Amino acid sequence: MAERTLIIIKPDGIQRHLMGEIISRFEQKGFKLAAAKFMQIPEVAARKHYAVHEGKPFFEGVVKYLASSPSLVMVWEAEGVIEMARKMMGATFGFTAEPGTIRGDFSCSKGYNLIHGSDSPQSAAYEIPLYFAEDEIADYDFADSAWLYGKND
Ligand code: IDP
Ligand code: MG
Repeated sequence: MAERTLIIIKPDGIQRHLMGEIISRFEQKGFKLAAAKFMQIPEVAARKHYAVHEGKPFFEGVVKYLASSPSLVMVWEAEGVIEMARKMMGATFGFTAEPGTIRGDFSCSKGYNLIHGSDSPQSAAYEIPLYFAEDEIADYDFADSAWLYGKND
């Protein structure tokens, strides 16, 4: 099994009609969707999700933001997906994120930022089970995987 990451299209991404655009970028890159749930994340779950930030001045605000309206919670899979997805997302706020990145192209907020992505294998291992049981995560191969992930050896 290749590396997995937890990606969430946050409430502003849904409200701003950007779900398809964001999914397309990951799909066209060659990442494999392994699980997806459209849900309003309960506040208790949002607290667990952002537990690493507990005590920081923005903690209560980001918990309320994540729980404020439905989100699309997904697991994407590929070798190196965590680092690649973080690069595609861009810096934390659209205000500073580079053009060409999801946050850089679609956000100029310093509070909302459209998307969450695990920042390390340890974070992914903590975050994925908050939303998905192992039997809810699909294990399958793409028919064109040799073309998608080809190496010259
Ligand atoms: P990341 O999403 O790029 O990994 P983190 O530093 O892990 O950024 O912060 C988690 C989330 O908390 C951010 O995505 C953002 O929604 C929110 N956040 C982080 N820093 C601030 C801040 O200074 N003000 C308001 N919200 C913040
Ligand atoms: Mg983070």
